[in-house]
Amino acid sequence: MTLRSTLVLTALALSACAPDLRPTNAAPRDADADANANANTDAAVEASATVAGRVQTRATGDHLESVVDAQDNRAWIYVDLDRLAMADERMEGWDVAFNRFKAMTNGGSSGSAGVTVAILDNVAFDDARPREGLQWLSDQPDGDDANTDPDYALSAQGDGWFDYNSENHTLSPKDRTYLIRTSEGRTLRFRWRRYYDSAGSPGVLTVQWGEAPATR
Ligand SMILES: [Ca+2]
Ligand SMILES: [Ca+2]
Repeated sequence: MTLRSTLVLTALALSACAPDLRPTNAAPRDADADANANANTDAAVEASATVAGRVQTRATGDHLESVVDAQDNRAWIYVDLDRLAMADERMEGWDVAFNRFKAMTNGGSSGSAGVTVAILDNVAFDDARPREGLQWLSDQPDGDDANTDPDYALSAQGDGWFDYNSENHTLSPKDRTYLIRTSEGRTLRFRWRRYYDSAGSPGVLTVQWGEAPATR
């Protein structure tokens, strides 16, 4: 079975039982608070939280679109992109974890699975593919930047994945597609689409991802 068919089947199984992800109340846009937040990655996750309900994935054309409820800054949502499995704790084979606008990957300073990321600026999702000469990045300990978080390859390096509008305090994804080499050595393409749900609540991510074509 191919990765795609495995993912689609898993996605269908998950979406069939996933609860409505809409928040019960629309929080004000709080990008400023986000930008200043220093999430405690070791914070206990509420036992009642069901992570499967925080990620909804559906197949759209030749890729997958996931809505990730990452509003709770106490909880990282771990996703194994190879199996579309997810958990509120580090499980073997996780590739990406989401916490509001932050995303860490299972490599470098964040993990041991060797997950790496390449940044393709001004490249559409459909055009993103690996090529020679790409710089493959992994999460790094906090460097000389404005925050005290590790320098996450997927969300902080290369000036981060979003542009911040200081007038209306909103985040919007840059014209950027990422390549992610997973824990199983697959190369996926990945793109942020939205940071808000339909009610405007921040931290509800829409991301697009799928298997990248082979190098030309
Ligand atoms: Ca994996
Ligand atoms: Ca940092």
